[in-house]
Amino acid sequence: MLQERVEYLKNELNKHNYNYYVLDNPTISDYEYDMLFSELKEIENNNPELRTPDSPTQRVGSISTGFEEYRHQYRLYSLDNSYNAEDLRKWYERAQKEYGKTDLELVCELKIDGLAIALNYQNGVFTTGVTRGNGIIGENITQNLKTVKAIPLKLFEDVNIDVRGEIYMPISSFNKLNEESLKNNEKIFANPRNAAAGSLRQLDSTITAKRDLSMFTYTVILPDGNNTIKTHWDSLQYIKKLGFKTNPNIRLVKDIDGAIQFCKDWETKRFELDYATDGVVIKINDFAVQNELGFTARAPKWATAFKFPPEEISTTLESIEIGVGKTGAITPVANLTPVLLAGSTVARASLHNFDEIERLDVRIGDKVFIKKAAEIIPKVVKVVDDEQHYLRQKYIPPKECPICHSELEYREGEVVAYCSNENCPAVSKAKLEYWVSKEAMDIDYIGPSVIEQLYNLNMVKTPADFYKLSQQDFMQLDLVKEKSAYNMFNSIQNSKNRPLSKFITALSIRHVGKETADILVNELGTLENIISADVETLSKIEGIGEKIALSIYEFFKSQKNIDLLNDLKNNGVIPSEVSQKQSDELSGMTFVLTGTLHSMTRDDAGAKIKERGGKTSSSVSKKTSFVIAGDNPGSKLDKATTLGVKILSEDEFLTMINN
Ligand code: 3B8
Repeated sequence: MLQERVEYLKNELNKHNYNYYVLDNPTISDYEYDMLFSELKEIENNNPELRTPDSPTQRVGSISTGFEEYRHQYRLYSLDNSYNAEDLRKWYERAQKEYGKTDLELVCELKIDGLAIALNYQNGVFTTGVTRGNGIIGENITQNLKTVKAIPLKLFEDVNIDVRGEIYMPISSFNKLNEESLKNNEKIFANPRNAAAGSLRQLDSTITAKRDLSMFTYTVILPDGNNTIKTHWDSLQYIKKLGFKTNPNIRLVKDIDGAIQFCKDWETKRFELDYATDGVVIKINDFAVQNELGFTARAPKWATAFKFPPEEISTTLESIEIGVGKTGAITPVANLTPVLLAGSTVARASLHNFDEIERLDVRIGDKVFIKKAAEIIPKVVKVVDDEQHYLRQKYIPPKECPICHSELEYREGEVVAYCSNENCPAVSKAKLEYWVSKEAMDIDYIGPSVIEQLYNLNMVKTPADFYKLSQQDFMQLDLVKEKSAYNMFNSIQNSKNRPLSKFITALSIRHVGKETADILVNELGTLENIISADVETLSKIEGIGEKIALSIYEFFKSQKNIDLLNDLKNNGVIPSEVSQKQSDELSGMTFVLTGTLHSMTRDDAGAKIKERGGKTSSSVSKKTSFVIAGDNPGSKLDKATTLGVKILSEDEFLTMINN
């Protein structure tokens, strides 16, 4: 019978799939697999009623219009971090004390650097797969997850069960993907984690299907009534038996010393693996103890994530370049022989200031160690003091600005050197670059090289000069044709009536960034009021201290700045002062935003709140009405949970303002 043949084919294919992708041990050839697959596909095409959700043909993907939010039945908690043996011992001792027992077995697992997801199975069949999101609400990406071959569509037992795990892309597949993308002039991913995330967020899951994604499963929520499995270790054996892929590098240890040894062993051994790991997760094995210890607002007390120390690598310091910022601050930057560090090529690193260079005693030509500080810009952490080091000349900080040669000044209580020249071209250019930036006037098509040319050709010296340019003017620049000249001209014209807070931000007033500009506009309302406010008025405003107040006051008293403001106005730059408020829907409510939103930025969401008469704040307190939590929220979500502040997902927020 056809039905039986279909069952047979599905079982065979699912079994081979399991052998290949979970056990990494294929038992038939690709050709034989393809034959079985084609047969099944053909039968299903002719008899659609025989197609079931657990059929291997369902792994090829389809197109969707968006991902729906999905409330997790059980919250996905984060893990607290430990950075050294001492942290680990403290964590263990607390657990011992709290539980009142000294011998607590631990399970050590490599911490996979991927994306956490939750999977649900009904009667052994995969039903839904959801991203972590903010831990409470995630996105339903079932269609995309079905293309991941290490995720079983049907389990070996007909159970109702939830599991969690980490989706990752093998490093070798990541490299291949980027090589291909490079050839085709497509986007390159910075690391395997981003590549996995990008692949999972495809609306067209046939693209996801082409990406080599895999999954390690590490947690199971046992079906009700199960009381035979009493430890985490046994639960891992159980999910393995159901058909899930678990990480082979796990170990059951007697105590914290065993766990510390495991962490040490893997600190270097991890580089031999074909997937990225960023630490070790250590869990108390006994479920009874886990239940007793429970959770904090953010994380289980029965587990901790040991983070491997940041990768350091040595390279050569080729030169020290001096940057001049929009405030005149001088920042030395190290030019390095390019090296690969934590997944990306690094050719420059921060040296912060001249005190730091002195402290490190770093000399040009030295071998230096660099590491990524808080993930972003790498920094020089150490100099190799070999013999050569002492033969090299000590670095002598410049006495003058590298651009305008004015004397550098040091301000009281600061280690940073400043260019003292109000008219330094480097400072002016940095200010112009800031003027056009997203955070400020948000002018597209005008980048640093365009500004450099406009400045050198004496076409733009102050922000007001941008607004005096015609489309023809831009065509004098290198490589600028009619179309891009039009785009540049147009985007400058379009910025003339930006909201007042963006305008204030764009002025590069010392100590006044986006947040302070918002406060000023909220409190004082008009440009006129801000310009004429005295120090006393300014310093009375919450969030504006004396130092900032003085800086604002002095800015608007300077003749040069008064001229600039007039020049801007005469050229049609009139920031919009109409209060952003258009209704009172949200009046009296304060919102705090955290995490990544999908349909808008946090700024957009903030604007929507203000339009409706609500307020935003950067910190959570008892007065906060709502916390809007996107993906990977920070500690603000924990604080909201602790204080009992209501948490909204992105969709809930949109529903709230659209009704
Ligand atoms: C509890 C247990 C979070 C995690 C957990 O490889 C919890 O166990 C968690 F609240 O995030 N990235 C792992 C990994 C992550 C987690 C985990 N185990 N192996 C990982």
